[in-house]
Amino acid sequence: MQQARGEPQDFDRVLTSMCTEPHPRAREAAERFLATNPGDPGTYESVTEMEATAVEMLGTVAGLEDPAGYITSGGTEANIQAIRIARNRAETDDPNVVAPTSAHFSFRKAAEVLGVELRSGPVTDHRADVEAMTELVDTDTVAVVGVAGSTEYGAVDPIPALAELATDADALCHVDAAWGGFYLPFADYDWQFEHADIDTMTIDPHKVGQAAIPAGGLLARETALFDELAIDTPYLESATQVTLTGTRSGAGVASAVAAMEALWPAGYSDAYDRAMDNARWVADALESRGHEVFGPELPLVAADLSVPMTDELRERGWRVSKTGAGELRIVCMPHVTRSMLRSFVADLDWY
Ligand code: 0PR
Repeated sequence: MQQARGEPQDFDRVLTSMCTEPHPRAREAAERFLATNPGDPGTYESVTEMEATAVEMLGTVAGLEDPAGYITSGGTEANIQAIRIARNRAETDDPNVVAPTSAHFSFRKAAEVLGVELRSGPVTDHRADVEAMTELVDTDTVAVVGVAGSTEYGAVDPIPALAELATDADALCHVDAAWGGFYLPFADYDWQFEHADIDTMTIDPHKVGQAAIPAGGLLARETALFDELAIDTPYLESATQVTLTGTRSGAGVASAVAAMEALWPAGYSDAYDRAMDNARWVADALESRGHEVFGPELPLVAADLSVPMTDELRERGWRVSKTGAGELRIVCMPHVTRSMLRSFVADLDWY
């Protein structure tokens, strides 16, 4: 038999991924649990217990005691499931979800799959404009979405105001902290369950959490919210299933627990400090070269470098991408070091 060819990319020029190198213990745990399936708790008991631990730890990160939740395939599944909970709980035949335009495109997938209208409200300075979103809410609104660490700019929405808006509309408040969730505990924002009447949250170990892919996270304040998703599973030992996928990655679950046990809180706090220092450094470097810069609010910087220029950088091996408006985005993940950024800026100066 032929051996599989190819090597994974290395991370030394990757500046805009939202994933990173897993922590060594996360890598080791993923390998040990490769042949386990938390989708069948009757058979794969130990990984099922680990999933409960993962959810408990995610609750600690997100300021929620006794959380309900599970480890998803990623932020997309978590967002879809949160919207599904909101839709199933509501009584309308014509459901809508109100989110800022900065919300991740997974909400567009959720809307399409679930038959829900997605109403997008404008942003001011890349943050949700609560007044504008209020105008979009009506009696058929099933969820109000806030983003805590936006994909393009790392911006944090005014979550408490959005939660109030949801409560007034008898809708659920869902917070998407898929990327930001493991940086935010060390920054000064109101985004946690204890800060506002948040019902559900996406928070992904396989991004800043430094777990192996796939390990997303969906949390809910009340276990009862998951009853909205229960599907009978007659021939399994467990009677119902609330997850979207059936067979699931035990490797993801085990690596999430291993990463959080290794890094919460001191390791994540150090990673945040380092990433923020790096983000500030590169923001200053770009500003001093005459570029307009947004951020860093969290460790993510967007700068108005021209699009051809970012294409040229790609040709030099830099893995960089653009915002929808064409700006260069630099995501300071844990693998991004100062020396990488120095050589990136040196390459910019070369042009
Ligand atoms: N919510 C937010 C705020 C996100 O940023 C993302 C993904 C998601 C949800 C969806 O998460 P999953 O991709 O886990 O389903 N943000 C990145 C993006 O779409 C994902 C990514 C990761 C992109 C690594 C590139 C990459 O190399 O840009």
